[in-house]
Amino acid sequence: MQAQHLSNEVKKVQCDAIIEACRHAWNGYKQYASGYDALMPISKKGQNWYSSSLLMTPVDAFDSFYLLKMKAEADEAKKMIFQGLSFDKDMDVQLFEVSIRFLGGLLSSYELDGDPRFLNLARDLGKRLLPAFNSPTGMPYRYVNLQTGKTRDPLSNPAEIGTYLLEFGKLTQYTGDSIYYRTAKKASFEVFKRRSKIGLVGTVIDVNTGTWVNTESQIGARIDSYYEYLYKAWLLFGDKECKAAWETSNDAIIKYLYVKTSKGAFFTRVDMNTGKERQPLYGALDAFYAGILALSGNLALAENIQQGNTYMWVKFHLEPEEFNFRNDSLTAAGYPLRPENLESCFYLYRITKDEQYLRMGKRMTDDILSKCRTAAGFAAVKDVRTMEMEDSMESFFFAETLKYAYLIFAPESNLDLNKIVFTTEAHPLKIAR
Ligand code: DMJ
Repeated sequence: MQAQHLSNEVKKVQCDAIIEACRHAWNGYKQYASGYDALMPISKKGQNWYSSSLLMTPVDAFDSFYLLKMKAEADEAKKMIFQGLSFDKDMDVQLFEVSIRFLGGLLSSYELDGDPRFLNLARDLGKRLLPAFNSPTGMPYRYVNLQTGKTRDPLSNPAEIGTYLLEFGKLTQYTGDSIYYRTAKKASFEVFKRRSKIGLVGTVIDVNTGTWVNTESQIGARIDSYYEYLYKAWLLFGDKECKAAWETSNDAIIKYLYVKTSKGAFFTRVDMNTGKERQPLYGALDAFYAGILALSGNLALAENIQQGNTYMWVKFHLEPEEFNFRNDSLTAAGYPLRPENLESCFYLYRITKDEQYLRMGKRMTDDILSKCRTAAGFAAVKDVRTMEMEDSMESFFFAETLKYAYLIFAPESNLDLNKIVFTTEAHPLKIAR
């Protein structure tokens, strides 16, 4: 009783601290970067990804404001979006990033808020993104021009090819046009069918020829959300083929990549054809896999990985982008305010109710809020050894990092995991089977 009472107290304080941090970051954006894609939190300037702004921060942040019950901020973001966002621009955009941040953000905003203008923007964007998939294999090019549909960059990777099932599936649901889900599914399965004899995929593939250019297999950067969407397409739409593809893929991952150590478990990097280890590297992005394992019922493995995730965080006092888990040497020392470790912690706490995950969540959140804060917002860290900061605050800090941090401590009634599925950018989409 006493422990329960204590933890409710901690949860409330934690939620308030996260809301305060979110408000601080948004105020910085409004004051110094209003109208831009993102805030540069050290130089106090705005920054655009392309030749003109697509209002990435307000779009990515809206549903977090909504879930954190920050009504004034949600209204401000909404106003900015409807006054200033247009996709009718002669600009090459990165299909993957625009789909997960904008399409996902607009669709979840529509489902939460109900304003049809969110859906209209999502439909317009969806149409403009479709030409990206016009390759000989059906796997998309990395860049597409929003006005002309011109494509470029055929050397792609599983994540940038196979992370469209959820957002495009929702477009199919709302437009009644099957082209979106069909196109996304074909792209994912073009990767899946090119898996090696032992069931693994590589890191780089040519979408014109369908040949692998880099055969290193891992579950982090450039592959991660391809696997995530196979499982989540089953959760969101009940797609059994996606579930079967996930199971085949996950079996191979556990067989060849999963490594249990005394520090916890990690995923290594192997050759996709032989399963032989190439580099024992693990990092911030890989940390998401504990969450998807927990969601898919592989709880024991998920808990072992989360132990590894916690080791990585505590060892470096803030997790690095990449380290050698056999000798603890750092190979990429930055921390760009990533959410994946908190994301896994959220799923594990929701599923097990084990208070150790509350403690982990608290440790990580407290570190981020205290070490990354600047006068204008929160900044990425260039090197976790020196804590030198970098002039960047990615929109996923709003969309994911603060959202998962909050949801670990918020009452469960705020969000029912039986009713929604989070996209890879943490935009909740309603299950409608
Ligand atoms: C986000 O944009 C998404 O989570 C993506 O799948 C991976 N990288 C960032 C967050 O780290």
